[in-house]
Amino acid sequence: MGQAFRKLFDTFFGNTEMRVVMLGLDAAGKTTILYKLHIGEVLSTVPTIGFNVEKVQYKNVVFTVWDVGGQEKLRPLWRHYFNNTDGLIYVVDSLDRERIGKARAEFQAIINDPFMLNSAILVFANKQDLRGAMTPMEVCEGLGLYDLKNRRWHIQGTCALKGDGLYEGLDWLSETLKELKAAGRSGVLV
Ligand SMILES: Nc1nc2c(ncn2[C@@H]2O[C@H](COP(=O)(O)OP(=O)(O)OP(=O)(O)O)[C@@H](O)[C@H]2O)c(=O)[nH]1
Ligand SMILES: [Mg+2]
Repeated sequence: MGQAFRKLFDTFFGNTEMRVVMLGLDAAGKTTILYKLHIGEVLSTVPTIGFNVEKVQYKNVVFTVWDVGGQEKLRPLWRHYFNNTDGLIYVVDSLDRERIGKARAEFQAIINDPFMLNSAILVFANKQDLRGAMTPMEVCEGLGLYDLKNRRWHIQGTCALKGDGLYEGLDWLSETLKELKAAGRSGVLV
């Protein structure tokens, strides 16, 4: 099969592969989310030093998800994961009002990196089970999502412990990435 035809065939009938990088401040819930998606269970986690990577199959999309440690001293390493990324999942601890400004600064730095300008952006407003958590709308405002021009983005309230919202988020991501790939376009809206 010619390469172009194969791409077309895969897009419409077969498995589509997507490379996704999952970032966010320490303790946002990234590793919990990765393993809830990968094995369907909540594992007890320790802060990630380095990264975890797993393949997550959902419908006919195989997501290769890179979960990178979010501690401050590790954040300068994030950019090494940006190349060839189809999608960003940015995870926010919705109870952590104190650090929403920090979460915003890191988020804005990621999405404005030249390697990330083409990636679709899915934000998980995580820990919605906790009383006093910011609503997805508050997280949206906190990160400055409303001000984003010409980008594909979506926000989803989640509870990683129960798995609530995770697949709804992946639904949006897979539909968006498939659409963009089929059209040969990037995550930038024109
Ligand atoms: N209540 C509640 N706790 C959660 C949720 N998601 C994760 N947690 C808890 O938050 C803590 C941190 O979760 P991790 O998944 O290790 O966080 P992380 O983003 O991978 O952190 P780093 O590896 O340091 O970047 C753990 O105690 C989790 O059990 C959630 O939806 N609700
Ligand atoms: Mg982790």
